[in-house]
Amino acid sequence: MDEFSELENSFNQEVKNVDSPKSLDDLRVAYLGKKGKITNLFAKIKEIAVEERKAFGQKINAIKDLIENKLSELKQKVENDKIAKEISGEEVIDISLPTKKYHGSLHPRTILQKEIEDVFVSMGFTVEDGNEIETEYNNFDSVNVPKNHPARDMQDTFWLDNGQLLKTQTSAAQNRILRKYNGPLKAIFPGRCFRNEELDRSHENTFFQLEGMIVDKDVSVANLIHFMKSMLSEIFKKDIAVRLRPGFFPFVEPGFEMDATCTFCSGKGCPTCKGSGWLELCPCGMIHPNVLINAGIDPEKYSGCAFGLGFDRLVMLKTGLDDIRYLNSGNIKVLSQFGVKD
Ligand code: FA5
Repeated sequence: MDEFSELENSFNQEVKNVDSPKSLDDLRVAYLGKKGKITNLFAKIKEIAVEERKAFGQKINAIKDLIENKLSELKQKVENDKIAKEISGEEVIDISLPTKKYHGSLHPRTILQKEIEDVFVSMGFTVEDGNEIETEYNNFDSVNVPKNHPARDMQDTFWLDNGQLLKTQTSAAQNRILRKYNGPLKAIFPGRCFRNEELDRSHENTFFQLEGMIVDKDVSVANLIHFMKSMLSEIFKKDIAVRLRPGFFPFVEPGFEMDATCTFCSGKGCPTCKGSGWLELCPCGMIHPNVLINAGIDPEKYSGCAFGLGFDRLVMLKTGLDDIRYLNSGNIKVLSQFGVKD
């Protein structure tokens, strides 16, 4: 028997033992791998007399084709067998076994979002969802920003061909949430927002906001201050004070800009807060009566307050990252430093 027939026989014997993807791969490597039997035969060509080389080469190629065809046939069979076992329940997966070491890490934004949601939920808030593709009405008109209102220019919008848009602010969910509860509510609604902005250290075209609303009888600015202060003190694990300055947004009246004690110097004054001891935190205010009316809520009966946190900026404060662009960068070296929490 020549070495080709021997090789073919031994391959046909070994094929019988293949019963898993692993044994199939071992067989492939034994014959076609870098140091496999077929590869070794090819290396032998140079030792063969010149006039016999062509025939020798043809034989190797023929047996190589045969092996490759058989291996691909087996691959299909092994996969089908595995699926059949899974379906019949013959293959039991023990879900109580420990998993492999966990290599990934949650995004710092996800970690902080979970922490903030936990704090607000513990204060009786619900967490609501918002859409990323929104109607012009929800994003603007319903929150008291009608067509031609100059405030629309403050948010350079990505418009879609169908007249809808990528939401520029989480406030786009206000109308839907107000209608859902049609009265008292305490809700937060985190979400991705989009604006056609020039990018720099603190501006992204795709960023996150975390918005909150409280509606009830006799809601006042004191409620707003209380909930924000509690949330921040919990997140930064120290007492954080907040202060309000006047601010304008068409959907709140009165409107404010809320500042918080600088988390880097605890209010003493440092380069980050430009010596003031305060960091600009978020716009907020008492919900404008028109916003309530647009959602079918009687402003004589109920009042409300709302805030719209620039969530990425809070993540930067918490992590010490000094450039917002890291957050969407997918740079695992940077993003994985902040640990896993789930
Ligand atoms: C608003 O979007 C209002 N909807 C917030 C609001 C809600 C006010 C409820 C009152 C009541 P503004 O455009 O200022 O407001 O954005 C809010 C925050 O989002 C900003 O303070 C900032 O932290 C963040 N932000 C805005 N644009 C960007 C951007 N391009 N990149 C990163 N963060 C941004």
